[in-house]
Parts: sequence; structure tokens; C-alpha cells
Amino acid sequence: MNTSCQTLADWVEQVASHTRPEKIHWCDGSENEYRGLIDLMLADETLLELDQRNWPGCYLHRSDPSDVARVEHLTFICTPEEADAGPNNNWMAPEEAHRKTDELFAGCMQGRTLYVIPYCMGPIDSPYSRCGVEITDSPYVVANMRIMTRMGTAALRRIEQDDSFVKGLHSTGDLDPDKRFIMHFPEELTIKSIGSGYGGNALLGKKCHALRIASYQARYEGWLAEHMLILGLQDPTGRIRYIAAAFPSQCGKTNLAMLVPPAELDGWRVWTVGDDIAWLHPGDDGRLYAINPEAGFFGVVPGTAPDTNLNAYEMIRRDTIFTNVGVTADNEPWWEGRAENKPALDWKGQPMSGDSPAAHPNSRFTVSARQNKGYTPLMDDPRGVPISAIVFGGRRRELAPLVYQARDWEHGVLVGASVASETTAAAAGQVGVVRRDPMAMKPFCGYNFADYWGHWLETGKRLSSPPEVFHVNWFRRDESGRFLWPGFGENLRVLSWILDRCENGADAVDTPIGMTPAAGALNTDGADVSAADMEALLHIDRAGWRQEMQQIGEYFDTYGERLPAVLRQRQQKILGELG
Ligand code: GTP
Ligand code: SPV
Ligand code: MN
Repeated sequence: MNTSCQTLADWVEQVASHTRPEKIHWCDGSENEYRGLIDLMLADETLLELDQRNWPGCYLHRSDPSDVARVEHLTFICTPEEADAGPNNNWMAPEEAHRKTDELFAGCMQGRTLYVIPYCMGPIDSPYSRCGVEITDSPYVVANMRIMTRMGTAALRRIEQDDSFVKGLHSTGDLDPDKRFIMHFPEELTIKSIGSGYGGNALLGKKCHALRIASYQARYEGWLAEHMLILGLQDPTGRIRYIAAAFPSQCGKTNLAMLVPPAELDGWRVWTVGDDIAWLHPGDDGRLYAINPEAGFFGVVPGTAPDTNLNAYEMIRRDTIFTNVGVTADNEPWWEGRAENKPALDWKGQPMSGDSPAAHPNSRFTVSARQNKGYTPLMDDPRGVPISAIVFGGRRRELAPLVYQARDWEHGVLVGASVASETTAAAAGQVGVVRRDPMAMKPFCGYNFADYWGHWLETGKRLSSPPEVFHVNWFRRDESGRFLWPGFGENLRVLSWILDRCENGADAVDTPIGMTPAAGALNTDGADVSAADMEALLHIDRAGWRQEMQQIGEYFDTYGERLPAVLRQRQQKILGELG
């Protein structure tokens, strides 16, 4: 036995007798172990070595071409009552879900090694952190989990102390999409994932644990698990304030979290606390505190360029696992947006041909957060950071203005619940279709959204100094498809207006949907944006918004009686004001 935690020892034994692996390896999280896994994967070509002179410690993994994104249609929340999963989730009865997956897991690790990965989401010594153990037969998953989480012996010690952990069972199976399931059993703190080796389907600490299971736990324990970046914004006086922002997948979280200020905004600095997930707790002082449960970044590669995200561009020059990018003739990784060199092979390893991209649109880098220039030791602070503003956003070609502010917490919950965004390559399916994605949690909330909004409203009541709530949209376009807003580093101009608003500074115009920047209140000196574009970006199209608020009302209808009454009241009030 490798642990004093009897529950864990029993579970590993039971899984092993069911899946029949050749070997069992308990991960200690050491450098040596990582090195060994890399060598193993180089030997069987799960990993390909990239040019080690210019890209030290960098490797390429090509996933199965049918396994390149999250699969929302194969992801289930398995609560005893269907209504508890809500219209926002696929539901399966727990017995059926266990039966279906247990059948597929039977004997699936024969000839393979079963890895036991103890991990901690959040700083090891934080009361807000939660542990899990992932069992997997994929060395690629182990290597990624080592970068993405606090993994190994320290986590195991904490698990033995807490005597509680989330059980995540994973196998790549035979990668047959018809035998692929991502099952969540929130009441059992259990995940079973089979048939995919990719990202959020397979690195179970991330979306499965830190969002779906954690959101469910958080509801009963009085906190929030959210799809949010966390950044510290240092102004020219040296003062740092913290912002948490929820945008759907591939809508700009990693980029915003690592923002490099434009030259005109001298003296500002951004510190990255997290780029994808935030766990939020009301503090004793009535403020909301955030920790990032992760330790690394699993970021979108395409578009990572010196002029858009210099910090990320430099961060992934060493000790990075690339998944599904192209390669150059001299064996460097290549993706759309990388200025230098050109691709020889695409992400499938085929010679480049026609217009098809070298890197898959959902190709990813996995890298330790410590390699980021914006790294702050506050990432490891067990208390987390106090949040001044919560920002929701989506990718909307039309309608949603560059920025607006909610009137109060309740209105903020309505603004979050109303988020809609174009679908992206992060999930299998059609790209570019606008869908409702409340709080950017549509694929990740482990329970009924109506109850979740209720929990947000209750959380607000426990905060004497709640964060101000905003909505942004970096993705407005004109008829020709051109982005109206330059985005990336320039987004700092919007963040600085947001921080001013948090202290009742900066002029705003009162509109039915909330407060927008008054003319000239948003500093655009030196920004590449015309006065006409700026006007379009801040314009509130009343007819369009009337339709939008009506659609939000219809969406709320699908939640029936469980919808908190106050959300309906606020939606009706705004609809009335839009005349
Ligand atoms: P996930 O990891 O899937 O959750 O994505 P994310 O929300 O972290 O998005 P990310 O920052 O990786 O950005 C996704 C895509 O949007 C990339 O191709 C970026 O280049 C692009 N992008 C990010 N910020 C901006 C922006 O301000 N303007 C524009 N036009 N594009 C942006
Ligand atoms: C997302 O899709 O929001 C991601 C990538 O961050 S994954 O880990 O695959 O969920
Ligand atoms: Mn994400």
C-alpha cells in the first residue's frame, strides 16, 4: 500500500481489478518522474521532440484527429433527479451512467500502466483548495497534470489529512467517438471519463473537477467555482487591484490575464493570478476573494504573437507541451499568427496543402504558470486576492457594446445570466453560432442554472463590499468583418475605466441596460480606433436590445418555477425601460 488513506488504497485496488493494468505507478510529481514519462512518450512517439536548441524542453503531441476538443454532447451530469442537472446539462441516471462506463472500463488497461495522480487544486496550504486523485492510463495526461496542478507527494499528504478527495477515473480507451463519455457524479464526488485523451475531457482536474464538481460542492459550502481569469492591475501609483473575468472558451481569458500595456499607458502592469478558473469565497471583511485552483496554462496557440500576447509568446519558448500545432522544416512548432518561419507539416503531420491551417484552431500549449513574465507569488497565497470587479464577456459581432456596468449585484447576476457568445473550436460542433452561455459556464456548471443563479444572488447578500459587475465585448465587427476594437493590450483602456468606476470615478451615461462610458471618459489617446468606430462600439441599439431582452426572457422561461423571481423582475424592468 502506498498511502495511509484507506479509501484511496481501496479505490485504486478496485479500479485495478476492473481495468486489469499491467503495472500501477503512484505519481510523486518529481522532475525525474516527468523526465521518465517524456522519454517513454518519445520512444512510442506519443511525443515528438521539437528543435531542442531553440525550443528547449518543448515537445509536440498529435492527438487523434477525431479527438481535438471538448465533447459537450457526450458530457453528462448524473444526479439522481434530472431536474437537479437542469436544462443546461445533459443528464443520465447515475446507475445507467455507471453501467455504461463500467462496461467500457472493463479490462481496458490490459498491457498498460495505471497511473495514480494525487493532485491539489489551489495552493497546498489553502483552506479553499480541494484535492482529487486521477487514475489514468495516459502518460500524456500525467505529464499535463504535472504542469497544470500541484501534483504528487504533497497533494497525497493533504489527501491523507483531509481524508476526502474527488475520484476521477480516466482511460483513453480505443478513442472510438461512439464509446466516449465524460460522466460526472456530483453527489459521489466522482468522474468517469473514457474514450478521449484531449484537454478538458481527460485532464480531469480542470473542467470536470474544478468547475463541474466544484460548482456543485460550492453551492452547499457557500462559495463559487467559476470559468474566470484573475488578474492584478497595477496602476502608475503602484496600487494593485484585482479583476476576475468570465468569457466563454476561446474568447480571450488567457490573453487578458497576460495583457501587455500599450506604450501610451506608461506605468501600468498586469499580474496574472489565473487564466481560466477562479474559486471565489466571501471573506470576513465582506469582500470576495479569489484563488486560482490551477498551476499552469492550457492555452490556445493560434493567434499567439509578439504584437498580441508577447508574454505568452515568450513563455512558450521552453518547457512546453504543444498539442496539434504544425512544424517547420527545421522542426520548430508553427501556428497561424507566428510571424517567423513557415510550416512544412500540418497538425496531422501531413505536408501543407491548400488553405487548410497548419495548427488546429483548438491547438494548445501546456506550460507552468511560473514561466509567465506576469507571474506573481500571490498565485500561491492561501488567502487569495480581493476582487474589485467581475467582468462578463462574450464574442458578439453585433449588439453588445464594448463595455457597460451593472447597477448593483442583482443586476450583475442578470448581466452574467444573459451572456451570449459565438461558439468556437474549443468544443466539437459548429463554430460561430451565437448561443446563450450564462457566466461563460454553459458547458461547465454541475447543476441547474436556475439554482446556480439563486446561489449567486445569495452569495451577494453575504458581501458588504461586493465587486462591481461589468460586461465587455472585444469582438464587435463592421459589415466587412473588420474588428471595431483593436483588442489585446488596448483592452487595458477598458479595464482602467472599470477600476475608476469601482470607486465612483470616470463619467458614465445611464442607459436601460446599464452604465456606459461617457464621451471621452475612456482614454483612447494613441489607440488605433476612429471616433466613428468608438461611437459604434458604445452605441446602445434600443430595438436590438428590446429583442435581446425578450429572448433572455424566453430563455429564462425554460427554467420554469426554479428561476429566481428577482431575475425575472429585473429583466422585465429593463424591457419596460427600453420602451
Ligand atoms: P480557453 O482556453 O478556451 O478558455 O480560451 P480563452 O478564453 O483563454 O481565450 P484566449 O485568450 O486563448 O483567446 C482565444 C482567441 O481569441 C485567440 O485566437 C486570441 O488571439 C483571440 N483574442 C483574444 N483576445 C482578443 C481581443 O482582445 N481581440 C480580438 N480580436 N481577438 C482576441
Ligand atoms: C476551454 O475549452 O474552456 C478550455 C480548454 O480551457 S479545455 O481544457 O479543453 O476545457
Ligand atoms: Mn477555458
